[in-house]
Amino acid sequence: MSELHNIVLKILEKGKGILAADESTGTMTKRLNNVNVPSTPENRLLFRETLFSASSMSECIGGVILYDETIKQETSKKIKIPELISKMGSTPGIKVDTGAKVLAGSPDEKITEGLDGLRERLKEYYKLGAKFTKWRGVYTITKNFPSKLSMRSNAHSLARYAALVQECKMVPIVEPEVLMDGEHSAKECYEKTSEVIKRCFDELILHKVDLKGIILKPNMILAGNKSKNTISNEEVAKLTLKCLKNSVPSEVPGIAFLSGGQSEIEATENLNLINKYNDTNFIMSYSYGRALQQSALKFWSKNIQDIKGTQKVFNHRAKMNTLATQSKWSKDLEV
Ligand code: 5MM
Repeated sequence: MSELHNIVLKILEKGKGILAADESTGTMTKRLNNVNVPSTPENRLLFRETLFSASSMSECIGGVILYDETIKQETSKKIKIPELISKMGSTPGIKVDTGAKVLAGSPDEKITEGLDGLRERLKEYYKLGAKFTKWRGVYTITKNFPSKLSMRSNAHSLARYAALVQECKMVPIVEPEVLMDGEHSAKECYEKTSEVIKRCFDELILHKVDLKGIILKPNMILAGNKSKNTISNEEVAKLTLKCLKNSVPSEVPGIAFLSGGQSEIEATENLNLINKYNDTNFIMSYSYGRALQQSALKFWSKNIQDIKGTQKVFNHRAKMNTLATQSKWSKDLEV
């Protein structure tokens, strides 16, 4: 078995998932401003250190995606952040894209940048302890979007990124996120997400990426957040499974969903149902940002020194999602 495949299996073993704590400083500042905490490097570190030293890091969180600032920080006890994550029994990872920018040729869409100098940055992150990486392409749904241009250019970048990451002996998380924003129906989300994912795999194969050594991080199939036609959680799970069965090659070992603006409970419930109906060989897990951190952040903001209390809130969310990967979650566990 290849080293990369082993890393994937270790991250997603025994119902574990991934904590996406890779908010760029801009995004983290918005999150902290929302709860009236000043966004200083110290506060960003304190919140993240609080999560990374919680007990669920050993039981539920197989990997943590860090941002450039965090991977280079040290805890209050002078432990390097990647070292803390490894000591807790989890795996440190790093976001390596430099953000989604206006796509020339289709200015209402985005292209993710960061390929220039990536090989050198990867070597640096590897030395800092990263075992896996993340790159996110974003797509919007309208009548004409995502355009062919957006699908092809983002797939090309995701594949070039993934090939470089594997060359550097790390596992690439490939994240094509079809956004929930808009009036589109779940059927449109299904059709467009299927096309986006297929296009990504065409390019990954062309770039000779070892599919056994990647993790796919897709969106679930949902109706747009401004759509008049909502669908049930059962339908979300069934459509999501159908989409992935038809568009993801069977060699891919693991799929870890993003939460994409769903509430914490919704993201857990949908994951639980996906696993209930999962008739594929893919491990179906989570790589949540907001859906793992929201309540913990809210709690912490009331007293940023209450480490234990904040960890309790975070541990609960992590536990619920790990139960969902085994389809053992139920609503009554939430009280
Ligand atoms: C954690 O947020 C990541 C994006 O940060 P920036 O926009 O600041 O770069 C994001 O890529 C995240 O990893 C995924 O979208 C999953 O997060 P959610 O909140 O959708 O589960």
